[in-house]
Amino acid sequence: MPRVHEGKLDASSRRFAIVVSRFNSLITARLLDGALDCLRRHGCPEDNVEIAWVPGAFELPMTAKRLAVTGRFDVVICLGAIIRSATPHFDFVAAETARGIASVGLDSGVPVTFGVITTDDVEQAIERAGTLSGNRGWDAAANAIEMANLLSDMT
Ligand code: INI
Repeated sequence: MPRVHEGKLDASSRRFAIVVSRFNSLITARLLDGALDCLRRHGCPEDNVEIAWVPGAFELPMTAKRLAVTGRFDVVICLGAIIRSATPHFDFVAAETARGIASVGLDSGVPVTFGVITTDDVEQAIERAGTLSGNRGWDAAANAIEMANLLSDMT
């Protein structure tokens, strides 16, 4: 029989850091609401969550790394909204944010989930922040719970 690793969706004994971008806060505040709702509904005590606000998505990786290396968290959740119509340097900000967040997870060994939405316009962002297409913050938190349990099961 193969030994199968699969992260449970139980957040009751895990510690979570959430880094959230203030840029486009109309959207990111909804992503944060979704993430907190998901953690709570999967049994996470409020005291097991710390939240750090950063100016924009570009600052997410640096802050996620600082939190990851403290050893206080099983997983870091990054939340942001990068909207093409709002910036001529959308591609640069989006690419560096994604690359940076991936590096934090690989370099620190602490899983980091990607709850950054990248859209062409505000309407698409609203759709992904708790309306037509669900809530990417909620999804990033669910993935964080799964990854925290999966990696802990492998040690
Ligand atoms: N930051 C975002 O989170 N979303 C954006 O859409 C965005 N735009 O439009 O430029 C954005 N820019 C700010 C950037 O993330 C940094 O905070 C800023 O460049 C300072 O380093």
